[in-house]
Amino acid sequence: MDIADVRRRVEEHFSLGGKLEATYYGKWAAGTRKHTVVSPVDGEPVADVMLSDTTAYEDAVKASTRAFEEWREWPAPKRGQLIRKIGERLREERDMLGLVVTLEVGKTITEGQGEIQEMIDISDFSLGLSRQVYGLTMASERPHHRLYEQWLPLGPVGVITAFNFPASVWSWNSFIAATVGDTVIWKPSTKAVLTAIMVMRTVAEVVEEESAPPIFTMVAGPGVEMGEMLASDPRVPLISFTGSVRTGRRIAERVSSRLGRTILELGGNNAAIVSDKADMEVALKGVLFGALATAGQRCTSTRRVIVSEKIYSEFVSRLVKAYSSVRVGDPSQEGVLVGPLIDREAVEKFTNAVKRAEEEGGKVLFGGRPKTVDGLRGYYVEPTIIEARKDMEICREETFAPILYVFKYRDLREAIEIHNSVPQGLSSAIFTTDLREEEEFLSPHGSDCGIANVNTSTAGAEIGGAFGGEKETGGGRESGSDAWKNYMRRQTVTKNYGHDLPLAQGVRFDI
Ligand code: UN1
Repeated sequence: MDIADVRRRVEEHFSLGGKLEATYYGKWAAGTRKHTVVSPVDGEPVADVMLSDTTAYEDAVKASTRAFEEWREWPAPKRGQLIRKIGERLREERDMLGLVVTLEVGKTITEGQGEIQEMIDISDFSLGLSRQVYGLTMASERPHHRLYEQWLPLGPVGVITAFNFPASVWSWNSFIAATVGDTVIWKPSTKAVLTAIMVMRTVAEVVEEESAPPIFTMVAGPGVEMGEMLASDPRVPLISFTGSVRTGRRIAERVSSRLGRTILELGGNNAAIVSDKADMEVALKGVLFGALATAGQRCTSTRRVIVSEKIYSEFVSRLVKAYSSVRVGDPSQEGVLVGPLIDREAVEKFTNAVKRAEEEGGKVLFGGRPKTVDGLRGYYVEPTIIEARKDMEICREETFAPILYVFKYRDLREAIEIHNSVPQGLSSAIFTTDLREEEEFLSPHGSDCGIANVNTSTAGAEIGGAFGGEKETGGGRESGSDAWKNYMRRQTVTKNYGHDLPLAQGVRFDI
């Protein structure tokens, strides 16, 4: 297969020649602003999309609010059944939707399909969850009293997603939110709007077939407009935002000024520690996947590797050798592991970061330049390894590109210090077969991240755990475990079934 085959198959299957609207609110609404989707694989146009305008936004929020009033009355297990049916439809469409991801954002075929698989996984999780929305019962201090909590739906939720996981991040927010009784307004990245439309079409078809209200709506506007509108809108009690720290901060300020809630999944600057007690094969594979998958454009990508001085030269020379055999190019071709960056601006950011690293004293050990791939006008760069020093400012930033900074450490204390010295706190890993080292990494003075892995990559989390991170990553948790609680309101209930009115804390109020 190559990108021309992918293009042909996607065009046929999804009729890209037709009118593509980026607004859905129970029906596809006419947008007013034309946007041409360009594939980063070959720089060629894919389709024209009509983006939403402010009228469409208003209609979407109204439709979502009305849908919420009906949807919250559905029993949760019945809501779970609807999500299960969506999961079944996604199973049928998995391969084709995966190809849209490949064409629009340049993921390899297996990564594109993996993304839709992640949606299927979270739909399975949601079905189970729909019968497990548990609340606690507490012992009351008063006689003839019952004290417990219940969890209730919150309202329409705004979900703002990034280009790099254009389908799965929406689903792990939205399927959970819908299962617990919320409706969802989706604001996808304009850089991945085609995937959003195709996902939305697939999902909305099932919602309509099952005669459910429009629980999922979508608005995709140019630039940041729709995101800011959602953030400022008091009708939307919760905003889940995935993206940069800078935009996340602005969204958070807007939402908190109206005392709304946020779930923030912002930047990562993830590191892997490679101990001299590591299984080196496993460590190499883990670092390669973490640094190079999705061309280094995951929030969870490995951006720093911190290597014991005892194995430093062996590990680094093996890493460089592995990099030299990695194929970069058309991501739909067999054997290619690294596709393009999302756009020209991303290539510029890559080039600037390499330049700054060199100015600050870093040494490029491999790559470092934009790359031309025969016959393709896409946005390719050379996967890059830079030997870094602890005090380099650029290593504190998240550059969405395959740049890996390498550090040397003397003892584990120093490794953890380097590890935790950045403002972000999403994912982390240690490669070691030593029990003490691994436990130290997981101890209170160990990794300061929301995700901490042992002998596996910083990237590629499963949906079953809570996903998110600390510090500038924003503190939000999504996906599995009990992240569902973030999409609900908790109500503490006290019931008196006695014939008197005893007061808490022994307070007396005798009339
Ligand atoms: C992201 O980059 O925003 O853990 C999400 C991973 C993927 C999700 C990444 N399952 O790498």
